[in-house]
Amino acid sequence: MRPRIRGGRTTVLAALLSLTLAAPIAAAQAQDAPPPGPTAGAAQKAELPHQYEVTGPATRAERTALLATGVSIDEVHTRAVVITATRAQATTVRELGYTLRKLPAPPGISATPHKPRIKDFPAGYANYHNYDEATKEIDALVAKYPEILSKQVIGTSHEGRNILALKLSKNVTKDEQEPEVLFTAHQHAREHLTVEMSLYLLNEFTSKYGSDSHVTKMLDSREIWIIPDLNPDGGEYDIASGEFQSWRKNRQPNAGSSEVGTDLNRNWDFKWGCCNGSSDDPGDETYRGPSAASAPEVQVVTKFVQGRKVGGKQQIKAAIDFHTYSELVLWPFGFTDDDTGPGMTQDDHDAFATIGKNMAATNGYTPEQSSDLYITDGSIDDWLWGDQKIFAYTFEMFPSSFGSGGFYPKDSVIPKETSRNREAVLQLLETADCVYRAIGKEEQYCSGN
Ligand code: LU0
Ligand code: CA
Ligand code: ZN
Repeated sequence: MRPRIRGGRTTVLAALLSLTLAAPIAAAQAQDAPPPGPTAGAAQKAELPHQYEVTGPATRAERTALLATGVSIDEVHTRAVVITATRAQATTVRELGYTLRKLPAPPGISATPHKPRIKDFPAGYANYHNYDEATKEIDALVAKYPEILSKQVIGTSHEGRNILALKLSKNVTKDEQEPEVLFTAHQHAREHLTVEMSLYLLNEFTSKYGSDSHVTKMLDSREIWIIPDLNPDGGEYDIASGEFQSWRKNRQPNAGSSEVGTDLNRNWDFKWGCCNGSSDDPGDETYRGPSAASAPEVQVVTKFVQGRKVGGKQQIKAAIDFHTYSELVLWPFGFTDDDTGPGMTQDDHDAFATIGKNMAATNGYTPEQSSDLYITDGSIDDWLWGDQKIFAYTFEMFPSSFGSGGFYPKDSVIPKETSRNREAVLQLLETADCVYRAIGKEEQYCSGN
């Protein structure tokens, strides 16, 4: 009995989606033909993937089957989804009998062959941080708050960018016996709002320490880890031309293929590639990579998390991985439709669901099990829980739909949509010393702590 649908407001939203998008879609449909060939002397631009509204898929099984065409599903409604697809993939989806409407391209300035790459966000997005800007802001915070914030380079991306882990805690240089909580962001390149979420948390926890009692209590009694950018190469690629690329994967080349990139959130080493929840085709949006944890970015974070085992005991108790969009709080498993089973007891599930629902009550997101959307295998949450027994959630942030900005909401939303998750984050930190307290079973599970 799980009628929940990504985006939450099912039929109404689906109807609204059609209404709000009807006019632009009609205009956009005419553009669904291949672009004209290159003019003499000009380099041909590579085809960008595009978002389409697909009317028809109504069940989890139909949505999972749709993924076999190589698309990603970005939004789920009762009888429709929004996908990202190449023209060829869109044709395959049409051949399945579904109706497609091409959605307007994301904003940005048009790249021309002779224009220098601007390597930054376009107008209307200037308050988003590119990789260098984020690094500078982080370094400034570390310099200003050395007592409570420390930075480690935990490895590098395929293109050699530093992947950072920031630790926030009182006595930050000491590894104290305190529950640890991990926040990660930006597995998917185009989901830039998630980097802003990390920066918000870093600013909030440092600047409010000593003045805000809840923040102070959490830094005094927890060790908070923030990995603000898991996919810096993909993120930089997405903005490099001045025109958003709708890029999802990392930027690792694939042997024997001209297609670039692995979907990091299908590359984690738990039930990797098990269950039709990812693709073995390097050209697909959900390409899982040639082997589990083949992506350097996944290796770096895997090693970091494994390194938080002290005396054989994982110190990280809970986690949130930030994504966009759809306004959802998701919990494992993604690889199976079953609520419980091997690796997930009824109590585990109940604690996941109770904490997830409590967090969702603070930010207005829709709480549900990940596989209610569609099957995913090799996701970070399945690995964090299945392999490390960390209570791991995915937050799909603002907006709820394509019509409100999709992957590219304007920078004016950053303050509201990052601070919107403040209470949920504090709740998870609060509960991290004994997650089973949420279901009244503290004594059974946590008395030996
Ligand atoms: O990886 C994904 O497909 C996620 C959803 C899963 C965590 C269930 N959606 S996203 O790619 O649109 N962020
Ligand atoms: Ca510790
Ligand atoms: Zn994502």
